[in-house]
Amino acid sequence: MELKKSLKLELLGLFLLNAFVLSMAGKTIPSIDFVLKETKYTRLCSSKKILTVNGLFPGPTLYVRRGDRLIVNVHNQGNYNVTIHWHGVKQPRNPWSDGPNYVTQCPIKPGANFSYEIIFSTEEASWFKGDVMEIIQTALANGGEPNVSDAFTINGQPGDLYNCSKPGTFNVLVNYGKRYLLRVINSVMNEEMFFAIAQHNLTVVGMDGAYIKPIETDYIMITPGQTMDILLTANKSPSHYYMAGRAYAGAVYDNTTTTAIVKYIGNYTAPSMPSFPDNLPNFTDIDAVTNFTNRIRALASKDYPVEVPQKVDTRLYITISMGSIPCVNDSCDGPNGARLAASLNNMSFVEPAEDILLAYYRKIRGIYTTNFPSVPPDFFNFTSDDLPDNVYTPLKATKVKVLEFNSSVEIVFQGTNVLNGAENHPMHLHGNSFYHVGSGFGNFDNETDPKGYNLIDPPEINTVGVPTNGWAAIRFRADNPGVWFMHCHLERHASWGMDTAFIVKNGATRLTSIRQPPRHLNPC
Ligand SMILES: [Cu+2]
Repeated sequence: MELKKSLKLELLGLFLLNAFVLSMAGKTIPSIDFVLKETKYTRLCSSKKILTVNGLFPGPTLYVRRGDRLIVNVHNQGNYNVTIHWHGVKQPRNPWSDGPNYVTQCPIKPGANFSYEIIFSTEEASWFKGDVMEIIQTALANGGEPNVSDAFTINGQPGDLYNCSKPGTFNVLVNYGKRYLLRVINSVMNEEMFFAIAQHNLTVVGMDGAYIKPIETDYIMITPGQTMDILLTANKSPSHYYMAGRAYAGAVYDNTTTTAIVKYIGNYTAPSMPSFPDNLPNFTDIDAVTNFTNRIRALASKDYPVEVPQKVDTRLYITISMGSIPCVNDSCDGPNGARLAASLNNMSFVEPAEDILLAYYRKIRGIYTTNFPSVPPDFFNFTSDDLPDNVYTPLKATKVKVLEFNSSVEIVFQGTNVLNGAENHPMHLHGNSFYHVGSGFGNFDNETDPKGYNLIDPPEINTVGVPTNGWAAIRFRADNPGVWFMHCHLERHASWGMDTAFIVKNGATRLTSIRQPPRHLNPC
C-alpha cells in the first residue's frame, strides 16, 4: 500500500512561476553542482521523499544571459538512473549535453556523476527538467493508463483549494502601479493547462525563448514543455486575487485546480477569500484553446527577424497515434487486455541499449536504423469518430530520420483518433526551435491547407500543441548538427513510444560539425 501511495504522490503536476531575474557575468566558464537526492517534503496531508536538486523543490533557478556558457556537475545521489535535459536550450553543435536518456547519453546511475556544458545561444528564457524514471513505472509494467495526479502545483505548492495546503500557498507580492514579469512554465507531466489571474489581464510577450507580438488576454493555454513570458500590471484595487491553473482535458485528466495568491502590498482590509478568475476556461473548452493559440505571432521586428524557410527540401507527414500491442493471455491493463502503446507514423520508439549519439559518432552499427518513415504506412480517415481498434498496430523499433545539414524541413503532425485517443499533443523538438506555420482540425489537406500557412510572422517555438483531432505544420532549418530527440511532451505518451530522433549531419567545416565528445562519458 505504501508503494502505491508513494507512486500516486509522485504524480503531482508541477507548474512553475518564476518572477525573478538576475544575471550572471564572467569570462571563464562558471560551474555549479547539482546534487540530486531524495528529500522529505510534506504536501496534501502526507510526507514522502522526492527527488530534489540540492534539496530544493522546485529546483534552484539558474540566472544566465544570452551567449553564456555554464557547466553543471550533476551528482546522482538518488535511487534511480537520471539525466537532465536543458529544455529549450539549442546547444549548438553540442548534443553531448542535451540529456535524453539513450538518445544522446547513457543514464547517470545512482552514485555516478556527469558534467553538462550548457551553451546558451539565442534563447531569451529557458528551463531545465529532471527525468525521473520511476514515475510511471507501474503503468508501464502493467500496460495501462497511469493514475491521474492528486494535485497540480504552482512553485511546488498546490494552494488553498486542496486539503492541508492553505498554509503553504504560494504568494506573489505586488506594489500597486508596478509591472511584473511572470515566467510561466508548464512542467505538468500529462496535461495542458489553462491559467488566469482574477480581474487582471495578462500580456504575453514571449514564448519558448523567443519574443512574440504582445497578446492582451484574460487567460492562457500552455502545454507541457512550453514556456511563456507574461507581463502583469498591478493596477486593480489593492486586495488579494487568485491566480489559478486547471487542466485542458485530455483522454484522462486531473480535474483539480491549483492556486496561488497575488497580494497587493499596503494598508487595506483583505477579503476573507481572494476573488477567483471567472475567465479561467473550463476543462473541455476547446474554443478557448483555439482562440488563444491562433493569436500567437512572432514579434518579427528588425532586431528579431523571422527566418522561416520559404521553400522546403524535406517534407514529413507524421501521424500521432495511440495504439495497443497484444499481451500474453490478454493480461495487461490496456484496452482488451493489451498493452497501451503510442506511435509516430506507427513506429513506437524503443530506447536502444546504447545511446544513439555515440553510436552515430563512432559509427557503431546495430543500435538504430535510419528508416523512420516520412509518411504514414496507411492513409485512412485519421480523425474519424469510429475507427477500428486495430487500424494501426504499432511497430516497436528505434528508427531515426537523417537530415542534411542546412536543409529546410517541414513537418505536418497529424493527430489521429485511433483508440478514441484524440487529444492535444505537445510535440517538442530538441536542439532547434521551429516556426509554427499552420494548424487546423480534421485531416491535413496538402492542396488547400498550405495556402493558409503563415509565412510572415509565425511564432518560433520548440513545443507545438497539435490540436485535438487536427494537425499542425512546422518548418525549420536543420543547421544544428547532432542527434536531436523529438517527442510528445505528455510524459505517458513519450514513455509509450511517441518519440523519434533526427540526426542532423555535419556541415563542411569544423564550426558546422558536432563538437568533440566530453572526456568523461557514462557507460550504459
Ligand atoms: Cu501525446
